[in-house]
Amino acid sequence: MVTACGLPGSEGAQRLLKSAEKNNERLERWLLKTANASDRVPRGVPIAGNAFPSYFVSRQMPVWDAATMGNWTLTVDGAVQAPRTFTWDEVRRLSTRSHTVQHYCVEGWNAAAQFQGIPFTQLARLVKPTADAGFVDFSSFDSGYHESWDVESTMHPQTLVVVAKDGQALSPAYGAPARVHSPIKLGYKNTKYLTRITFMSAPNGGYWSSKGYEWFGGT
Ligand SMILES: Nc1nc2c(c(=O)[nH]1)N[C@H]1C(S)=C(S)[C@@H](COP(=O)(O)O)O[C@H]1N2
Ligand SMILES: [Mo]
Repeated sequence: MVTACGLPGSEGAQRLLKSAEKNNERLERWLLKTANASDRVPRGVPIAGNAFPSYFVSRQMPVWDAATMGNWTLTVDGAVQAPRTFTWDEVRRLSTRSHTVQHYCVEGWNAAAQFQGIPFTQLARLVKPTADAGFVDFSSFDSGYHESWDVESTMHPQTLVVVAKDGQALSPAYGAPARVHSPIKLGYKNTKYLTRITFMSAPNGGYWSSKGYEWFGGT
């Protein structure tokens, strides 16, 4: 998938997209409020399994190498009362949910998968976001890839810090050891190779949304 998420359009088109973006965002925030948490995959849509495309911005597949990088950890910090850094064992001890949902890439593909992970709401309860924490940044060890979200979308019941896909530990192709995933966000918002989750009082863009893709990126 070399071309996945390649930039569409000219500069003029980009300007036009920007002005449409504000209106879209209002609509998407409203759709989010009315969204049904269950029944995300239409009947008969098969689980994609290994046919689920894999995409990352680094030239080589990012793989966490404990020998050179130390033990992987997940830090949850920023506008919170109780910042935490979780080891892999601590992450695995948190309770998980499983959802079969669709993933939507702006390149035009979508695929269904069963994702297992920690509901984001559970992580939030542990770190206690402050009242001004309206946004959340998800960053990775994949060449600095990150995307920031509105906090409402992070609190959707199907927004997970995913540790397994189709019942097996997440493989490097799909973002090991952990990634964020929600069926209510477009593919590029779902940061793989996750290392840090930062609550913020203002959005700070993202890898693709700073290149002209819509920041909200809802489905
Ligand atoms: N760290 C990181 N996360 C990322 C990306 C990336 O390149 N690096 N690509 C995004 C895009 S554009 C898509 S469509 C999905 C792809 O997820 P998949 O490889 O599991 O299909 O991951 C998103 N998260
Ligand atoms: Mo994508």
